[in-house]
Amino acid sequence: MPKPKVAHQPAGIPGAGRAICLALGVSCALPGMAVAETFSADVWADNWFEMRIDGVQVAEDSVPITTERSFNAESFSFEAETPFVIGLVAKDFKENDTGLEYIGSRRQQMGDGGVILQIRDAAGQTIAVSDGSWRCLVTHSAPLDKACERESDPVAGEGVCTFEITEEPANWDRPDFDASGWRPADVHSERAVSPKDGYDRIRWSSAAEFIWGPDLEQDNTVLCRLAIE
Ligand SMILES: [Ca+2]
Ligand SMILES: [Ca+2]
Repeated sequence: MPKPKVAHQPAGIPGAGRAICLALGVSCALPGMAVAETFSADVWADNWFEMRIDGVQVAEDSVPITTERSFNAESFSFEAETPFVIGLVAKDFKENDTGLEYIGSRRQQMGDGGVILQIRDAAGQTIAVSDGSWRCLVTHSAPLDKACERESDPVAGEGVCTFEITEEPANWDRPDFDASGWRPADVHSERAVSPKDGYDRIRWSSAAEFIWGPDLEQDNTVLCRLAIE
């Protein structure tokens, strides 16, 4: 498929110029006028993610978080006009607010998270990767005491199985949100995250790192954002 050409809009007749450009199937651009570009993204998340651009969802993990071992890489493209803000919601599976999974079985555990992503422009240039330059907010932490993992009858909010839920700040995924109070994304090693199915299918940029909250096990929902200039 030929790449779209960028034409300049005839001065003085912007409306007509735009119509001509549309009729020709090319994008029109005036200096300083934003033009939507196509970007492609790869994301691998343990267990689930959603990506938004300036607050509008552009992708959601196709495998429901309730699927056992929902490990998969997603590759997709989206249109955006720079500058824009990437909002990423990442969730580790938990059966309830204890933060545990396989409750009552011998495999009862906290489970762990981790997400890695890369975004390229239409020319194939990497314009963003997950790394410590993102800002993140943990909105679900559980259990607050890891001893909960060994409880024979763990109940959310009781004993060592307490949890902490933080409400999503309004418009956190919009450009004008001030995330300076958020912590830098915590970078975790590939060894610590131990990525599974689908991860090896992607050729990752060497700059892409696994990010999450500070604790891969206790942090269950993480909001992360990055501004693209
Ligand atoms: Ca997990
Ligand atoms: Ca967890």
